[in-house]
Amino acid sequence: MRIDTVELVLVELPLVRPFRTSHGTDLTREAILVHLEGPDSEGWGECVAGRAPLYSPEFNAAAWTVLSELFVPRLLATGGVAAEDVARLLSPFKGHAMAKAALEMAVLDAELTAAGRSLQEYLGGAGDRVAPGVAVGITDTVEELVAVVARYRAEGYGRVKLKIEPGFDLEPVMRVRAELGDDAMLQVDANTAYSRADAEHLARLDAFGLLLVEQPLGEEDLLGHAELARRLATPVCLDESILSAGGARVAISLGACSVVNVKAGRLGGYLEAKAVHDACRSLGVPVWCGGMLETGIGRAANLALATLPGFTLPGDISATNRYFHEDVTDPFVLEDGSIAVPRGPGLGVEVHRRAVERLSTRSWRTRR
Ligand code: NPG
Repeated sequence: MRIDTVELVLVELPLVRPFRTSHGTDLTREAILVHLEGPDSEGWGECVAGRAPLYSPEFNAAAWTVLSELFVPRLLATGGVAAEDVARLLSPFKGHAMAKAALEMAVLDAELTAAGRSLQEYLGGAGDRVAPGVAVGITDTVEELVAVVARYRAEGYGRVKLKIEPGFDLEPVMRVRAELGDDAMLQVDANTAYSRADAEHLARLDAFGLLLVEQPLGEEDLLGHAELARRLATPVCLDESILSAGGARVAISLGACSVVNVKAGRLGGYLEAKAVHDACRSLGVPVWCGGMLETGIGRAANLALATLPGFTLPGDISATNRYFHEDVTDPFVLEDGSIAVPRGPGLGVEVHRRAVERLSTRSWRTRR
């Protein structure tokens, strides 16, 4: 694929309601969109970094700098590039997985569009619908949480994930479990908020029949997770700790997790995400597709990824209206508890230029 122009656009999408995790509260979602054009095709990518380095060390101002000053010039210096070469081309640069993933996604979209192939087909997925779960942020009161969960259940979400943190865990989980009944799929996500000293407290979550507890300890603490996993009946899932397929193998072999959250941005792209899926599948470890409040661009790609056979647990791929009033693509809609997978060429979504411009707060364009 030859690339002639590259454009970065920072968009800011107001959230339908504030999203609170153990890292803080977001009122808007800010994302860098990458747009490539070549003689035969064009492609879009999305960087899932946030405004501040709270989830991981990456953040948008840094991603913007590394993309515009280093990654894009390196890409343009090649005569042409295939999506499968992007990671290698950028490998001299350490880290910045989310920025790399955005560029690789745009190249993939352009390349597959030119070839008339869908991302789903390319990745090896199958099926035209995905039954997702919904991630529910921390609320001021447990009553409010129970009401929010009830509303999402009524909309048709078959699995609920609750954000927890010290001081907001056992009681909310108990109340939501009582509201949902014993058979409902329920899981929790701590985003690294606990320490090894909390093992006994976390073991009390076993009473609630959870699908899994996600990333209770710090991202580097694989041994702590292994210790915790031995102590808990609830399966331990890792998110922030897993940065590559090799890392997933190490974590699994240490017993640090028995489930893996796959997020392409955290892993440096959809190709590494597929490699993590393949590694976990070969080890008999279930995976599910994480979410990072993506616009329709990233959401389309996540839906395709979530149709791979190892994704046996529902992912965080909610309908657009769960997060945004206005998106940069047509909205994704939940119908009868599932969302349609885009199956057109590339990502299979049309990006609305006018919406991108309306939501844009910064842009940059360069030519070969
Ligand atoms: O449905 O897209 C979604 C959000 C799911 O809770 C969710 N994501 O820690 O997994 C997470 C969290 C997140 C959101 C992390 C945004 C980083 C950025």
